[in-house]
Amino acid sequence: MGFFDKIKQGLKKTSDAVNHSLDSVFAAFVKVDDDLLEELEEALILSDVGASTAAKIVAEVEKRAKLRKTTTADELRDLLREVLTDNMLDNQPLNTDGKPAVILVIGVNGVGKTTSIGKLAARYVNEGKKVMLSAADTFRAAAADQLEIWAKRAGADIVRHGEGADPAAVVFDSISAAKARGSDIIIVDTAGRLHNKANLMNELAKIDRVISRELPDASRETLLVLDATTGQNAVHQAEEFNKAAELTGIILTKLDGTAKGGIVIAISAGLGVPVKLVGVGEGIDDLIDFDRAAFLEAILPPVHENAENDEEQTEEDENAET
Ligand SMILES: Nc1nc2c(ncn2[C@@H]2O[C@H](COP(=O)(O)OP(=O)(O)O)[C@@H](O)[C@H]2O)c(=O)[nH]1
Ligand SMILES: [Mg+2]
Repeated sequence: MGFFDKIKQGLKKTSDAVNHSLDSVFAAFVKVDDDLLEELEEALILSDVGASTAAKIVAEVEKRAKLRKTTTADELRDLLREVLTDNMLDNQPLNTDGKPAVILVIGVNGVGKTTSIGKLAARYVNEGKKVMLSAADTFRAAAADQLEIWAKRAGADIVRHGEGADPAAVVFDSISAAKARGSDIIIVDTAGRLHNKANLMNELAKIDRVISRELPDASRETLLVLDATTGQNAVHQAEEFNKAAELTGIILTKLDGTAKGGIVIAISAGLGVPVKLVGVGEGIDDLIDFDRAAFLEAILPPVHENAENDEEQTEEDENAET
């Protein structure tokens, strides 16, 4: 399956839902007035864009619509896409320059950290890179077992300690092993505990100190994994983790299983942390780079595309008649 088909398929539930609610707003279009703007805001909130972000987007749409004297639904649709584009962060690929680069993966239990790490490892190995996985989720032995299975599948190395070991010590050993073996990338899996913020901050700070001391010049990524199916709860987690760690990006998982993909906008426009990767399934190649334009095209198809489809449709109908 091609890259764009994969994004499209992964976003299908979201784009169906968002298209449906926005289409009814545009279908009822007479002019840009308070009623219409209110409906638009409701449709955005229904799509899990979040109340404050939806209000901000609609205020900007109103401003630009007035300036440009927008008179048609098609113009308004383009304008909305433009405002969303301007408010969302641009695509930012992971920075893995230098050797070894370090990717720290954090987030609460069950969001898809270990799975995403496995997929990411497989991707880098396929690119010819040497990958070291660091099993710093020492909370349960099963966590390291799961990461080890992914390491084998992906063709990556792994460093693990016993259950209850100090996560920072695992990271230290992973860095030593990566140096010895000439690894290009170290990906660190962590335990998902948010209930105690002080604990979390201490643990992350300790891991951070080890990495900074052992690899002062390394490229670093701190990626928060969020489960898209949890909607606004994921936004809340993003806010909390953003206070506890210097996030460089988000991995948004399980987009394939939800219509709540509007949280991409809530995060990117509201929180200002870029969504860098999206999970669209449980398979090894189901983690793809986030693409803002492709995302917006899926949830707000450009009007000319619809028109082309209509034309094709009419031609086909005509052919069928003759
Ligand atoms: N459908 C779907 N399932 C996913 C995706 N990412 C992870 N999962 C599933 O989510 C569950 C929890 O994943 P896991 O990596 O163990 O989460 P962790 O506790 O954060 O490490 C597993 O059953 C995964 O297969 C995704 O993008 N799509
Ligand atoms: Mg895990």
